Amino acid sequence: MKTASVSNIRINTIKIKPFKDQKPGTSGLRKTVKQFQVLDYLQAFIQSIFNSQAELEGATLILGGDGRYFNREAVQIILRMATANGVGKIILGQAGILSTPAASHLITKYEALGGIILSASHNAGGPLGDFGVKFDTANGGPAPESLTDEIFIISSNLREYKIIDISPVPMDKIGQYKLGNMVIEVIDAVEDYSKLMSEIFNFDKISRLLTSSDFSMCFDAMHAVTGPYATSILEDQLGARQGSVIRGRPLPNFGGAHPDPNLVHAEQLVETMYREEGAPNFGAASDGDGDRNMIMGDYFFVTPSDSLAIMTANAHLIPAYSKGLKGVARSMPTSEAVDKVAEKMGLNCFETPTGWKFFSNLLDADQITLCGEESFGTGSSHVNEKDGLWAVLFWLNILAERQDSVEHIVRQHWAEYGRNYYTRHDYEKLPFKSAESLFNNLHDNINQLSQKPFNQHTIATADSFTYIDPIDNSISENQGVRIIFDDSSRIIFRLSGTGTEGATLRVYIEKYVTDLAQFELDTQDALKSLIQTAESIADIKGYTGRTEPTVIT
Ligand code: G16
Repeated sequence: MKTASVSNIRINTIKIKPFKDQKPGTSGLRKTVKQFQVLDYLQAFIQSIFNSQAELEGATLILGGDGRYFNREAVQIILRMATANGVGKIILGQAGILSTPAASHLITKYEALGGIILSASHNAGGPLGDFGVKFDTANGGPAPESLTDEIFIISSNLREYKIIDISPVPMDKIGQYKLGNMVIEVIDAVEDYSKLMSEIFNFDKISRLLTSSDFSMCFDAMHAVTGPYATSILEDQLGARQGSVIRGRPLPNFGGAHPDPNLVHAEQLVETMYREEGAPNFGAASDGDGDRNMIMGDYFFVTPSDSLAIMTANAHLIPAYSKGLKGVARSMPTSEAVDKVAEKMGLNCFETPTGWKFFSNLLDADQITLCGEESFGTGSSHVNEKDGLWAVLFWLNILAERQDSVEHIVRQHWAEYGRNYYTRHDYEKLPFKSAESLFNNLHDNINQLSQKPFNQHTIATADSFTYIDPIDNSISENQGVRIIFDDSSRIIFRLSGTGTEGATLRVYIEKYVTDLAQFELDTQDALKSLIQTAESIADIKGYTGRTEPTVIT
């Protein structure tokens, strides 16, 4: 260990052996808490981020996380390393808490070099759960692949990191502190974000809806980061009844549950919304770091793909988007529901690989205003990350304007644009070898699949999705195997880039219908023969031994 000093604070240079496994996935580096607690592991990744930034000296960074187990310890380490590495200022969410969209907003608002967000999103927390680190760049968006690749190369060769040995560093009380030459500004995590929301939406109209006697809502914060944001905005500012926000207190282990807003994990919300009598008119949930959303009506679930399409079709009702949209985008596995709306509205609709980072260039170049993914993420040009609470407010604003129910709005949408039945089947914790063999087989057979009949379906095209970014022409290959049938139904296979245990195979299945008589089917029934086709094309049972998925959404 070498030492130096700055303003009488000693800087230690700690020698380490390089870690070879710090490759960021779909959204930052996600590992188990236990892995992050390995001596020098977190420090090595943070130093790699710092080393990738030529302009770090004297720069401002935003820092915060979703409050999960190890969040506070990680904040302490990062503050001590930032000082040692010459960072000029850190703007820190009080108690180390910031939602992902709020952090993204702060980066651009305060013209920071970037931000470090501590979260493993919807993955479980606690000592036996997951932890994660994401780096957002100056545009408030996730680091692009070129940068995450560079960070990975740096980390694979990193032999030392710098840190000061003062602790604890202030993080709980709002105010400015000096640590060596670095300023730490601890700010209210909610204030700036809530001001931004009030500039986008019609708060007066939403407030009238939320305070009317015949309207009630339930927002499930899943004991994760959106609790304080939702309580402040929905209850305190907009007047939703007290108790409308459930599981609102962020807990380090999310109360022992998965902070994943879907029909499986938002159990309490789903029970409330599917009550035979007296269910609220509107239900919603957000995830660990506040960037995902699930939307429900009384006895009704809105698929994320439909939600994006409906938001697009109704964007003119929202003050910030009333002058029109530049264009829209969806990730490739997301259903084509939004394409139908874009076509009718004369908008460009871009198809990107999975991962929010792929929307960034389009947003920066003003090519799109709204974008979204099947994985419960929707966002707009207001920040460069997906935004859970923003989507909830968007829906509330639509409801306030249309004075209609969620279910009726969705049904009217289907009647006008047709219905895209959609499901995702996940096979989790597969041995890497089985998943690899399954994909090798799919790739080997791809060329022979075209024009082949399966059950009642004929394959029109089959390929491995390659994305050429229309803005910088960067190429991303192998973004999923895509099988498109002659009736435009689709089956997509890809491996998740966010899991921490084994491989997760995701199978996305979609069918488009326009016949009103076919709108009332159960989704799994409507897609039954395509599901069987998917299982047989990939020989899922043969390669994995699994006869059914672990999770269906
Ligand atoms: C992240 C990404 C999303 C992606 C999702 C699922 O979301 O930001 O773009 O759709 O993971 O990715 P995968 O299918 O590779 O697991 P989050 O909310 O987990 O940060």
